[in-house]
Amino acid sequence: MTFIKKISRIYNRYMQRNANLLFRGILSTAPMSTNPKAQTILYCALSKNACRQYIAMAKSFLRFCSNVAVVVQDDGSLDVEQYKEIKNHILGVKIYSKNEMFEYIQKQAEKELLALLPTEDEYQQWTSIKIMYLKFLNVVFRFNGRKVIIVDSDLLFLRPPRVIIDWVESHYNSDFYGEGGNAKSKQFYDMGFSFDSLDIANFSSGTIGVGGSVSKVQLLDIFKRINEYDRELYKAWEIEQAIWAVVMSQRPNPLNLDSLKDLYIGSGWKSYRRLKNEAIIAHFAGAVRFNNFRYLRLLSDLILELKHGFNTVG
Ligand SMILES: [Mn+2]
Repeated sequence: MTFIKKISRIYNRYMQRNANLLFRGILSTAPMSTNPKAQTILYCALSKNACRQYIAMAKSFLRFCSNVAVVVQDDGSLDVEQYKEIKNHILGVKIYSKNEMFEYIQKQAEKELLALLPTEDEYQQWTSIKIMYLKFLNVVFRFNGRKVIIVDSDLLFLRPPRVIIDWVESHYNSDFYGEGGNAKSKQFYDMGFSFDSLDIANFSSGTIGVGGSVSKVQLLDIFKRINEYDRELYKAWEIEQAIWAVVMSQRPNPLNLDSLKDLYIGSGWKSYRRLKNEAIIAHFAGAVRFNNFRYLRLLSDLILELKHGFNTVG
């Protein structure tokens, strides 16, 4: 790793540890309403350092579309004050604790599947396993049969996401996702998964819309194959993303948002200008999240827009 990359990594980790301070401005904007009875859920898994980034992301979405039930899944690190802060800003939000998640999965999943899954100890130890529980297993068990938009806390919605709003309002018939990469694609081809309607090597789960029904048979099949192939894969960064790619590729016509236009989901590697002028959604990946202040500049634009009821990106 080059010196510059090392410095950048230290800088980004430092900034992320202090993100609640950097994002405190979002608390000066008005609370926003949601629809707890809506058929579609806006879902995000959350850890304590990303609490106010989450509030900013949620408000940036809700200003364009408030007809969603909003659910936060605590990874186990949020404190009581943060529960209050989220509830004060996102009206009607439902927050589940880590224990509620594990209890629910224990109750719902079959013994045979539970025996294959990483343990709660492994959840505490490995971020990838944590994400697999939070963003895959929990969604599949908790929201079986619902439409779920799974978002990261490190997104900002800059323009109305028309196709997503249409998806929210219509009956479920297909999923959507964004473009990305997966370092473990080869291993998943090797396991014999056939990627019919999308390719695992070009798939990101930073913003996805899913119908949350995955059959018991399919779940067992996926986790059996992973366990038999190499259980170490659970510790790979992209494991949750890989499993959603497997599931979604077996469903008809998943929509690749990034095929609709350049920078539908603009990555945090793009300049402030390009994100501001072109992106519908900006996604600030960890490695470069705070570089060049594009995230914080787009945040302060958002705060202005929320306060004054206009949209600076037009
Ligand atoms: Mn992300």
